[in-house]
Amino acid sequence: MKKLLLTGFEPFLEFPINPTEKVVEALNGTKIGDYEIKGVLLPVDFKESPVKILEAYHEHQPDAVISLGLAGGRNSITPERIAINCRDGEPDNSGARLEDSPIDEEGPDGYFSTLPIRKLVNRLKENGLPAEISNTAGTYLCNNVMYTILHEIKKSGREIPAGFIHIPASHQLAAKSKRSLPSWSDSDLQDAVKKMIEAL
Ligand code: PCA
Repeated sequence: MKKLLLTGFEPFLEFPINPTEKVVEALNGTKIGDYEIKGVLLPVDFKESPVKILEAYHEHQPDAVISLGLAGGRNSITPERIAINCRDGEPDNSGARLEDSPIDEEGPDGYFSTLPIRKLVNRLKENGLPAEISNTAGTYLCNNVMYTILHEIKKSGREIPAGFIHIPASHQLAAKSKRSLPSWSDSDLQDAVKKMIEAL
């Protein structure tokens, strides 16, 4: 059976819960469509998260990679179109703050997702789940992880589907948040991720 590496992130900044953690924990070890799921949680740390995802990639030799991140404030599931060679923005969980910093000095400016993002969005919408393609993964940890894994896959000469998908807040997170956040149930978030894996 083929393997799919599914990653999520720990809580960060003003978000005391990261719903991607629950999705990854729930789906780890399960079989979805053609894939057995290897779930891994990543730290919100510019130095450590690339190390962790590359370790998992080399350990599991997956046939597909989907990384998940929270986009607090978005109301749809949003597969990302592109990762850019830039780190900038808020401090990470270890306090590191980067400004206009390339992820890889020698790397290309960007990488397009190799996930079938249009198909994923259409599959969710057919199932009554709001989804749209996002044209920016930002310049924080999610973009960093997406760029890192696509760069590694390219360098290794493999051609596998890989990319990043931002998900909205869960109800539990929205209930704890000081600002108003659109939210989904954990079970709908899980269901959406399953449907996308089935569509691969
Ligand atoms: N979302 C952040 C980092 C961790 C996460 O879940 C981002 O969009 O970069």
